[in-house]
Amino acid sequence: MPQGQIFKAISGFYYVRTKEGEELECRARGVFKFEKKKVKPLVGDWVEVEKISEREGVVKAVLPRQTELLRPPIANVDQAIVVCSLKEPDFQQMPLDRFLVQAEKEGLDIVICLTKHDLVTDENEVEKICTVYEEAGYPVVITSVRTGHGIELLQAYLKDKVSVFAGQSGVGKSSLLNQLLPDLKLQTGEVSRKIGRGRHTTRQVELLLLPQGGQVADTPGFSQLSFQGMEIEELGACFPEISKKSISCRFRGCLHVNEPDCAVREAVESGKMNAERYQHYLQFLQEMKEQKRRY
Ligand SMILES: Nc1nc2c(ncn2[C@@H]2O[C@H](COP(=O)(O)OP(=O)(O)O)[C@@H](O)[C@H]2O)c(=O)[nH]1
Ligand SMILES: [Mg+2]
Ligand SMILES: [Zn+2]
Repeated sequence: MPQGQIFKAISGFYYVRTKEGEELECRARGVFKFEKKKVKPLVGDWVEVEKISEREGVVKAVLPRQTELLRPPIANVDQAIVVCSLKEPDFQQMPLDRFLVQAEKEGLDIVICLTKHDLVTDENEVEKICTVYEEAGYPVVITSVRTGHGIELLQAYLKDKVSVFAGQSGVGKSSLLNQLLPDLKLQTGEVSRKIGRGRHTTRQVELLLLPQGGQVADTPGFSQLSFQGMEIEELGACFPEISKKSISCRFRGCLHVNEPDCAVREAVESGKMNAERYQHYLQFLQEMKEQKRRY
């Protein structure tokens, strides 16, 4: 039976790209289950299809998922491109760190993309930002859709992976997608208007094929920026540099706040870890504690 991946789902139809490169319009039959839970096929799911005509098929089985995003609902996303502008709006570390935690929590590979390089007047500023995040363990790509700077490098990171773009509104996500997929023509620079509520108007996500291989979701991912559903003990693992250092903390389960012999605090005090990143860790920890108290 041919295997393929769902790249689009519209009112009961699943559009599947088979390994042979065919696109089939499919209905789903039967109940699909993972670990005894019923599941509905999602965009991104690998499925087994039975061909019933040249262009039609039936989804017979959904293969186990590697990852599962809720917003937008996509299975098997490999990578988040976390986008932040260098100018207009000015670079802000706090929202970037929030998006990074979110992507880490989902278990995605991460690439940081710093946009609007053409508006930068002080290269030293850019250098400093890059150093902070490269030292934390992230690949950083600097782009401009005006000059084309960094686009090839970004394409190299996207190759052969399923990626979602994430980041605040106005940082240039749609502009980047338009650059990567010239046929796409997403609106840019518009304050996105809330579309009606009913299920008929639900924006459908689609996985688009990149010319050089790989796929991207045509809508940004995880704009939900609370830490709901996350345990306080998990936060450290969402900061790669904290995760690495914490092995040397005296206590297992050290939260790196005021425990004795904390390797993370020592790293911050001796300048080996970025102090702002650590401050953001503490702030997120606080927010999570307050959230817990409220529920
Ligand atoms: N100068 C400059 N402006 C950009 C760049 N990328 C996006 N913009 C502008 O930034 C604004 C927001 O871009 P958009 O792609 O809609 O951001 P999104 O909300 O993240 O999708 C638009 O006016 C774009 O023209 C860039 O590389 N350089
Ligand atoms: Mg946009
Ligand atoms: Zn510690």
